[in-house]
Amino acid sequence: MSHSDKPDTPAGKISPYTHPAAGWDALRYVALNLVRERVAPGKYGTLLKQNQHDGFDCPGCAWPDREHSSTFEFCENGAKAVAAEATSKRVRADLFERYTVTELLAQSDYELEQHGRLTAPMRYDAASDKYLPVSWDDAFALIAQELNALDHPDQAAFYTSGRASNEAAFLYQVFARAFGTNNFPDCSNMCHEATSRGLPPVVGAGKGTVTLDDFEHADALFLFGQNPATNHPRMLDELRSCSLRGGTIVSINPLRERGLERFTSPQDAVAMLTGGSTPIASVFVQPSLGGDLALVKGIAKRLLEKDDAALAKGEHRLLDLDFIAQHTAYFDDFAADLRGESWADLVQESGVPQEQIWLLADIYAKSERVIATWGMGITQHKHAVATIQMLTNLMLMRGNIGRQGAGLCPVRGHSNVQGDRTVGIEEQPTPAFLDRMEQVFGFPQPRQHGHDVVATIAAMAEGRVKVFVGLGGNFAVATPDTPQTFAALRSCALTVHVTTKLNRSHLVHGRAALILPTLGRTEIDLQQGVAQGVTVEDSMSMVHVSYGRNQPASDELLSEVAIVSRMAEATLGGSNGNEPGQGRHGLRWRAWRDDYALIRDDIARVFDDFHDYNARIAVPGGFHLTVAPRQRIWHTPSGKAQFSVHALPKDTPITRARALHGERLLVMMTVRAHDQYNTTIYALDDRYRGVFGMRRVLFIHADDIAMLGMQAGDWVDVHSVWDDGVERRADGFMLVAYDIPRGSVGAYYPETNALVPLASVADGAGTPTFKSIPVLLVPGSMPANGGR
Ligand SMILES: Nc1nc2c(c(=O)[nH]1)N[C@H]1C(S)=C(S)[C@@H](COP(=O)(O)OP(=O)(O)OC[C@H]3O[C@@H](n4cnc5c(=O)[nH]c(N)nc54)[C@H](O)[C@@H]3O)O[C@H]1N2
Ligand SMILES: Nc1nc2c(c(=O)[nH]1)N[C@H]1C(S)=C(S)[C@@H](COP(=O)(O)OP(=O)(O)OC[C@H]3O[C@@H](n4cnc5c(=O)[nH]c(N)nc54)[C@H](O)[C@@H]3O)O[C@H]1N2
Ligand SMILES: [Mo]
Repeated sequence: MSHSDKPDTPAGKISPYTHPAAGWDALRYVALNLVRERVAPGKYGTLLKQNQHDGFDCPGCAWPDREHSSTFEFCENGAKAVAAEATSKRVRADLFERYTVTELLAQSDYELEQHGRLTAPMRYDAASDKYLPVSWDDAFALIAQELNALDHPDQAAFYTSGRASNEAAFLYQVFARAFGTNNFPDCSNMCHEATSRGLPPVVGAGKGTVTLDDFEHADALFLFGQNPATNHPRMLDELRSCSLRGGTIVSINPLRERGLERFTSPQDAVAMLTGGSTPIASVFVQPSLGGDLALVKGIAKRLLEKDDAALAKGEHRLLDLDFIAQHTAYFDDFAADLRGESWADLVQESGVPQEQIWLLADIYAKSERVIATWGMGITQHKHAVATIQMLTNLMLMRGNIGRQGAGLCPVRGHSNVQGDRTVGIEEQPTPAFLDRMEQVFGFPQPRQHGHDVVATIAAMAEGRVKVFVGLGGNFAVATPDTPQTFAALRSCALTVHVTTKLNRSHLVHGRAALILPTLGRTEIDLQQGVAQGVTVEDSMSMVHVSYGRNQPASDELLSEVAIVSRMAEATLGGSNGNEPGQGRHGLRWRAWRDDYALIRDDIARVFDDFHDYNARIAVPGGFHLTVAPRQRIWHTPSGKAQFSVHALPKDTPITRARALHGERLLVMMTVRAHDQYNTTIYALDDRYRGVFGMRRVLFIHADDIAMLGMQAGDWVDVHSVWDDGVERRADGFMLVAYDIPRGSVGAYYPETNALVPLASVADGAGTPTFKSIPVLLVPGSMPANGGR
């Protein structure tokens, strides 16, 4: 019997999804969403301006558009992101009058999001525990005062979330470097950092090597650890074309993601009307969590064995010997290591039967052109860098980099996360970049490397970082080790958030705190009476311009560029009526703010690849930034693409935890549900996985449920296993029997972030291991809200 104050039944239900991905269900969900967000019907047209040349870049994800200039591509994800910004709901001063910060903290992330757009700058008042209105001038003065009171510039950290435009991000890094620090934690540290760190040593650039056109020519697509139907729905159109052309699509994922099975394109009127759908992936391989390194190594080993056999029989070789000879280094070391690897270990560590590994090798060998894509299922592991380099090895073996229809395709998340890094949001800047900044702006650059996300949290906890500024995002909730992170933020002297919506990071604040509301990308950005465009770079290195269409949510909003430049003026001097160009280092903050084209001119002065920036974004579709390995130019130590050797990890936190707890030790991944955007919870469904109306679920193999002596529908508490004596737990998850490998379990982010130890990061990248947390499940009970 449950307590009288608790419901007897869960808030939602589990019911397998049987329709194709997208299709009418996507339209229905979008309609529901427009109603829930109370978007004024007059703004529905905004959805049509998404990704058009004179419209705005979709804030939904970083997947590129087929014809950025002309087509309207309907996408459920984009429509939801736009609706969230175009909502007619508003947070006004009365919300903050009514509730203390402590009371607001009791609301869920979903409830906080539902308050709508922020409308005016607010300052935390400790006496009343409330946010009170503050003028913009006073807000900037407070930031300047706290920053200038620090003993050293490295006591400040400047976080960036990946929606910031190139213009805002570029000014932000100029400001922080002029102030004197390289402390640039950013969402990328938690996302594709393993890609950005893993690729440069082996191919010479930390970006993907393909464009959308390559998808038209690929014979096989290997999709590693991503869930496109939810997170990059427009990618399904490329997958569909490949499938219709007879290409092979392989999904490598512990979950057989329903959204990769069949797809009805909302772009295809006939299919929509006739109920037609296209099969997408034809091969599903389900490794254990983190098993990809062994799996890819196994495919490479099998390919080598098949090539040996072909050589012996005098048949056509399977390795691209010319490419290997001309363009790569260290193949022999790599091949020797593969030959020495044992099949038993590869099968054991990957969790994939040998026949399936061989099947993948067959598909790979018979496909002339292969693209490998990957997402968070690869990057958020301890061995993410090694896995990405192993995948590169596999691609190099058959010359699948730098030719049409083939290449590496990391699939980025936030719509401008790649651009932010390109324009200097980088805590480990190269000396060459800093030299150039120094040349262009004439002031000495800080040379000491800065803190990434995890290091920032540790530094705040130890009192080494005292001022935190967030350009977007939800740092408190997106990061690992939630209670520790909360404590770290609370120990700050000042926390500042430039933001569109209220979120928990504003409520977990420093001694002083500011909420600075900003324009979203869908909104008209007028400076000196002229509408300003901003630019973004998508996941395939296309740079294009974006113009907002909607009236701003409030007259008091400032653009991100305006906020950054005024923060800089206040801190470095030169504000309050002084001429532009005054203040420390003579930077032209006011001129930049008045005309974003001048910012782009300066971006072009720092980065050669942006030459003629303003002219090139005037062309519909924008321009492509060169990615050297695409041209088979390799900026590596050897001047060639480099094969790398990676042993299978035998001694890890997980193997150690398993030695201690046996089969009860499970490995947990934390993933996105369909109706969330990172920490923003739009609604409570995850329809392709068959979860409706609730989020506190735990996907687990039926045999593991039995092994635990429990039943599907039982409630559990989750404890993580780590060796520092700190208790980490997340309580109240309902067991859902699921098609997932034994020993692996899944639950949603961010409910589970408290389980991720701060010290558990990817080797060589520092990414929190959000997809491999060693956990134990113990009997628990349904939370009071029924598991919403
Ligand atoms: N609607 C929506 N769109 C989004 C986002 C969102 O939250 N909502 N977020 C945006 C952002 S910032 C990002 S980074 C992207 C994220 O997009 P994805 O990379 O798709 O991110 P996740 O939802 O975390 O899902 C990761 C996938 O990897 C699988 N996986 C987990 N562990 C492993 C493993 O060890 N091996 C393999 N092979 N697979 C594994 C999971 O089952 C899951 O299918 O999406 C972007 N787009
Ligand atoms: N357990 C677990 N944790 C994870 C992940 C995971 O897979 N598992 N994924 C990680 C990944 S890939 C990422 S990218 C991070 C995401 O980390 P963040 O980027 O920090 O988080 P978001 O939830 O995307 O940020 C949402 C907030 O951004 C603000 N915002 C929205 N639009 C704008 C805008 O136009 N301008 C400004 N200034 N603010 C805006 C709103 O206030 C909104 O509440 O989370 C990481 N955390
Ligand atoms: Mo991300």
